[in-house]
Amino acid sequence: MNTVLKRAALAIVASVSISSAAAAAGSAEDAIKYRNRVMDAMAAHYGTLMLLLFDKVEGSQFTQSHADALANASAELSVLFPEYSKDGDTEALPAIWENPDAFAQAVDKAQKTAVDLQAAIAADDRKATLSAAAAVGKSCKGCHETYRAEED
Ligand code: ASC
Repeated sequence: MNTVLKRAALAIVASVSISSAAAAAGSAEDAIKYRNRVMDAMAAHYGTLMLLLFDKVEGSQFTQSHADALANASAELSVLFPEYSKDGDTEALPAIWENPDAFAQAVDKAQKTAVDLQAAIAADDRKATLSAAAAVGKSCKGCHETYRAEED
């Protein structure tokens, strides 16, 4: 096969595997599981950062890594709430899908606070780091109060 044909064949194979992956999306159960996993990951990175930033444990060389992971995970917030995931075993409240603009704003704000924290740590700016960390916590809490059912 010449190179052009080979490239075309590869492109077809790639597009078929991408579309079958897309076709696999759609179960509310999986979407809820994905959401919960990413949320748990963010809580773990944030909780770890608190321990590190307040010198409760050794390992301050890992703060950037957790802040990066938190910022990266926060970018996923925009795909964690597909409409089809509103019904099922979830604490996500209908307000998310009833007020999509307000929810999108809250997501943007959450992402921004996480990126601010990442940048403050990168700049080795203690004051900015602590205030950004507080802003992240406030953003988590604010969203949960409005958009998540209270845990039992
Ligand atoms: C967490 C977590 C939250 C936030 C919030 C911060 O680790 O699970 O919801 O931090 O408690 O105020």
